[in-house]
Amino acid sequence: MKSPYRPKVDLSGFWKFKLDPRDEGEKEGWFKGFSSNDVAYVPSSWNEQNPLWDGYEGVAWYSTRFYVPESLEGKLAWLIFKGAGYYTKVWLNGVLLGEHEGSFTQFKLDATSAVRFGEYNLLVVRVDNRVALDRLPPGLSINRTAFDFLQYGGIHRPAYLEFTERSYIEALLVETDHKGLLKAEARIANGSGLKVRFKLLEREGAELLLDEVSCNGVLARLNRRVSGVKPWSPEEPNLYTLRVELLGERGPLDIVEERVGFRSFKVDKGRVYLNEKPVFFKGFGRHEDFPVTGKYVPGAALVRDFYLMKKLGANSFRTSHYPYSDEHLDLADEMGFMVILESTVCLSGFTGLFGDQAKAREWFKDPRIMEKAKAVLKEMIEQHRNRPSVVMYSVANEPPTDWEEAAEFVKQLAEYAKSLDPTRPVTFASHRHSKDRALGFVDMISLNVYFGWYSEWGSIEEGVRRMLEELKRVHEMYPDKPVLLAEFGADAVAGIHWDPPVMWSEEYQAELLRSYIEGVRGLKWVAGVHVWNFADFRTPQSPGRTVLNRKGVFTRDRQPKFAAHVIKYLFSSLPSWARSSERG
Ligand code: GCB
Repeated sequence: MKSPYRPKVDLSGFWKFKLDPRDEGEKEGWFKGFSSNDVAYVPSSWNEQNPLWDGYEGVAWYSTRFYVPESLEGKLAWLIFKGAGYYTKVWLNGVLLGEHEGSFTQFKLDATSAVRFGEYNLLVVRVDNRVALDRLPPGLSINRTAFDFLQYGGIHRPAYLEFTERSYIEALLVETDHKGLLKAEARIANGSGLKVRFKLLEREGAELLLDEVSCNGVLARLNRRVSGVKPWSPEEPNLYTLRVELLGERGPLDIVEERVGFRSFKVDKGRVYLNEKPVFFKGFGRHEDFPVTGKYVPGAALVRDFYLMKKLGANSFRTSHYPYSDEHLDLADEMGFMVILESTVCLSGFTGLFGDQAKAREWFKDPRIMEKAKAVLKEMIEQHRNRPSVVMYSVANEPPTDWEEAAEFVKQLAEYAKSLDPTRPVTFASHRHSKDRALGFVDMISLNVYFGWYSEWGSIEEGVRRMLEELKRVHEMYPDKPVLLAEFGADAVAGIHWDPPVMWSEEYQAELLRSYIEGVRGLKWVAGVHVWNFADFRTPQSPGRTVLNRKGVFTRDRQPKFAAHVIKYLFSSLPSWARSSERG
C-alpha cells in the first residue's frame, strides 16, 4: 500500500554513526544524542562502507536530524522503517518509540507525541546485528551460521516519516482473479460515519470503476467483477491502480493506492496453473546483495537485474531466504515475474551448530522460536499479499525435516500461512528429499539438489544420475504434487576456464546446469527449474567459500559468466506454458 497523498519526510542520507562494541551506549544515554565523526549512508548496510566495519558483529548507533514543518501540526506522525536490523530500537527526541526484530520486514512506529513541529528533531537508532540461536535465521556468530549469506547490519532499506489525519486507512487487502474479480477491504482507523471511495484506474489514469461505500466503523468493502480488464502474466504484466479515498466533509482525509494485477494461481493434481494454464517456472534463487551497499540493492541495479533475467528468458524467482524489499517486488509486479516469497527460517547448516543433536531437536519445540517464525511470516504476508507477482509462500529453507520435530514445525508454519492467506499455495525448500517428513504438508515440493557439487565431486554425469534417481523417488512418494527444482548449481570463479570442465571453472558450472536442465526436460510433474544463484553473493568466511558464494551465473557486479549464455539458450528452449503430452 502506497500513499503519494500523505506528506512525508525522507530520511535517506548521511547519518552520524558509531560502533558500540561493548554495548554501553544505552546505559550511557546515547539515545539522547552521541558524538562521533563517523558517517554511514542510509539506506545501506554498514559493512562495506568502511573496511573497518566489514565483519563487525555487534551494536552500532545511527543518528540524524530532520525538520518537520509547523503546517503539519495536529496530524499523526508515523516513522516507517522498510527494513533494518537485525534488532532495531528507535528514539525520537530522547523518547523511546519502539523496537523491532528482523531485518527484512517493515515496521511502523507512532511518533505523534514525540515529534516537534516547526523544529529540528533528533532521531537515534540502535542496531544490533549479532547472530544467535534464538534469532531468525539462527547461528552462533557471524562466521558460524545456519545460513549461507553474510549477516549484514544496518538500516538496509529506506526510512521516512509519514503524516496522516486521525482518521486514516490502516490497511488494504486486495484479491483478484484473471476474469476481473476485484475484492478489496480497507481497514479504517476512526472511520465511523465516513465514506470510502474505491476507484480502479488504467495505467494511463482512465477510470474503469468507481464505487462509494460507507465504513462500518472499521472496514469498507468492495466486491465487483470488472469487465474488459486484461489478466496479469509474465508475458503481459498488465497492472491497474486501485485508489482508495477516505472522504471527510471538506474533501479526502486520506488516499492510498495499490497496484493490482488480475490473475489466478493454483496448484492442482500435480500441476501449477497461472490463469488456468499450466505454467513452468524458469528462473533463479536470488539474494539481496550488492557491492558497497550490502543488503540494499539500489534501484538502478535492480532494473539491470530484471532486464538480465528477462534477457535469459526467466519468468520467476524465489526470494531466498527472506522477504525482499518493496522496490524489488514492485519490479516483479511491473516486469512480470512469478515470485515464491520466502520467510526467514533458513536452516541449511542448522544441525552442524550443535554438538548435542538432542538440543537441536529441542529448538523446534521452543515456543519462543515458533512465535518469532510466525511473527515474521505474518509481517511478510501482510506486507506483500496484494502483489500479483507473489504466487506462493515458502515457509522455510532446508530445515532438517527428516526429524519429526522439524517436520511438525514446518507443518505448523504451513498451516499458519494458509490461515493468514488461503488464496496462495505453500511450499518450503527441502534438502532431505525422499527422507523428508514434511513434504506431505505443502502444495508444491521444492527440492534443493547439489549432486555433482557437494557430493559426486567432479562427476556431473554421476551427479545428474543421482539427482534424477532422487527426484523420481520423491515423485513416486507424492505423485500428486508438482516438484520444483528449487536450487541446483556449481561455484565458478569468473575467469577460470578449463577443458575438460573441472570444479570451480566456468565450464563445469555451465555443463552442470545444462545437464540438470536437460535431465528433467519434459518430466511433466516437474514444475520448473530455479538455478542457484542469479549472482555471486557474500557469505560467512569459511574454507568452502572464496569471499563470495560463486554459484551466480552473473558476477556480484552483474557481468555474465559462461553459464549465463548457456542458460539463455536453455530457457528459450523450454516451454513457459507446460504441454500435456510430455513424458511422465
Ligand atoms: C543451499 C542453500 C543456499 C546455499 C547453497 C549453496 O542449499 O539453500 O543458501 O547458498 O545451498 O551454495 O551451498
